[in-house]
Amino acid sequence: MTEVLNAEQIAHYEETGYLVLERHLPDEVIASICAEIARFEEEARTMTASNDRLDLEDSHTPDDPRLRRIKLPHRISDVVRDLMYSDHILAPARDLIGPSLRLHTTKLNMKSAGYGAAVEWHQDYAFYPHTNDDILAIGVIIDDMESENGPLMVYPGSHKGPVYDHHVDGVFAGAFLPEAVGLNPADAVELKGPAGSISIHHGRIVHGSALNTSDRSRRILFYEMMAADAFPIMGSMTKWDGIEDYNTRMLCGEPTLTPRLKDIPIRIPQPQPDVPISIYEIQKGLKARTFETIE
Ligand SMILES: O=C(O)CCC(=O)C(=O)O
Repeated sequence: MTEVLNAEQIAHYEETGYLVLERHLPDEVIASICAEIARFEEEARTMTASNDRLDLEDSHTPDDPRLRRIKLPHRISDVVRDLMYSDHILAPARDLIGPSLRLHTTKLNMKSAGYGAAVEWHQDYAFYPHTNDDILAIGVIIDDMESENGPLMVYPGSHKGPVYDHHVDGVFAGAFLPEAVGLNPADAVELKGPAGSISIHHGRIVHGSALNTSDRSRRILFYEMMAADAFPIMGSMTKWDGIEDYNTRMLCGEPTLTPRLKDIPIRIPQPQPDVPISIYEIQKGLKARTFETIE
């Protein structure tokens, strides 16, 4: 018995590793998130460097503020926190990966009009291998998402394939070139939809997104979570401050001390580069990129 997803949607997710639910959230929720973003944009005006709340584009200056990411927004915004615990987010996740869910992280990627940074192709699971792969990210689409404003793109079915080598010169660089591993760029699918839609992508699916060169912003709020019985493998980039802290991250259901093991490929994202823990900084270690960058 499922809560919100029908059998066809579940089969689509299992087959392709992604799902888009159009117009899933009420307009008021999106309006409240936009009001929160405006608050953080004001804060960015007072900053010259990224901090533990806000991640700034390399081209940011206080006069021309450029916010790239709001980090862990559920900790600094009640709106984001309340949505995280709501059935809007948790019901579809429960339908896909079971009743007991633990938060991995949250982030709000801004991808502003004209310069919003690209994210090179990667698998989330390459950053945080776990004992099983009942791991997914729900993306709240805040602005209408079309081809021109840098939608999230995925390789359907890649969640059933290898965990690709995300290292450069022996150091974890958080991305790879799809064509170098035999993926055909023509197979990539854009996850588009009007504001208020949500995307769901599997932790092992290959995904990325291009620079936003349009005149519209493209903001997505990601909630990343996993089944409570998926435990991080040593070397995973999962934050681990002991079991008590780990259990405070339960979103619903019951924690467990019995990890479930699945026979799946694993690579350890170590050693780490000596940069702040941010996908944008880690991917600077790449020697070749798929997407354009902007200075
Ligand atoms: O914002 C995007 O388009 C991609 C984000 C992503 O994959 C990530 O932050 O890990």
